[in-house]
Amino acid sequence: LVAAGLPLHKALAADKIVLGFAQVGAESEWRAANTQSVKDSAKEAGIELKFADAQQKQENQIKAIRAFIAQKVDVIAFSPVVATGFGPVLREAKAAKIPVILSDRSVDEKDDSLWVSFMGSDFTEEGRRAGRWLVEKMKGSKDTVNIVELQGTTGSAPAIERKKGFEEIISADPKFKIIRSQTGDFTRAKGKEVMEAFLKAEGKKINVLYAHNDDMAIGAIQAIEEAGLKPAKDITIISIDGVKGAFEAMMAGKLNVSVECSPLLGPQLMQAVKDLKAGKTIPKRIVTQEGVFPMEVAAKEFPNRKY
Ligand code: GYE
Repeated sequence: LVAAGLPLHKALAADKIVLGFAQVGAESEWRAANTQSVKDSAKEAGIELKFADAQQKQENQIKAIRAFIAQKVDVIAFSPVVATGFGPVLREAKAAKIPVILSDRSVDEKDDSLWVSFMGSDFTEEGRRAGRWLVEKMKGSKDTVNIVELQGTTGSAPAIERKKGFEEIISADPKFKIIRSQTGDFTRAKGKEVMEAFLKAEGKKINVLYAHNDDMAIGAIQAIEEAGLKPAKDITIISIDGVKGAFEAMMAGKLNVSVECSPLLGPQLMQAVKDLKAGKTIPKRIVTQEGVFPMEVAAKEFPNRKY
């Protein structure tokens, strides 16, 4: 470009890739780690990041995406707060020829030409892993297992799929019964509030809590203790994410197991953005590899945790 007669500052500016990222919000420890990962790796990759926080509201997210289109960013990435209702804005991005990457969460849209790639976890499989852990834990007993469920944000892909995967596994044995199921919106405060209501309604009948994320489980643990019960003993607690707070709860003997869901999507996102700019095709689906951590291994694993 310099050789072509452009002044140096123009040439550099022209080279810088601009990524617009519309984040869900700051609802959980997972989300904070995801935001950090995106910001750090954009910096590292020399990509200019335009970051918008939608505060868990779809309308804010749609507004942010429209602003990115108006600013003619090179690539748009976002983590859809809910699965439906993004069709129109995705079509606007496509019409403007701006590639869209779905990061972390998917959308429920038939036309998969509306995004170039979806990178993130297999939430149904996470739900199955939670279910398999419970089946194994309860395998010696024929007694009824009364489960209460704290769902993630209503209509979000992880809430829908984590419920589905878990039910798929436990439905094989009629002793497992979900007696209450309600959203805690992926936050500690809501997790605590809804667990209080569950305890009021069902009391000692509750054998198991299945929480769609660690933050809600951590909030619920407080509610359980305040009700005079012992978390992880009187009530078996299963959650998802594997954040530091969950490992601390496991090491304190208050959480039985956390199914891993990695928020560290930044590096692969930046690689994908660079590849797109270089004209390469990128995989339509990139699935995060992850494991399951029961409390027995928490202390040993803790030093290795990166979020
Ligand atoms: O599990 C939860 C967060 O979409 C996988 O969103 C993510 C979920 C995560 O708020 O903690």
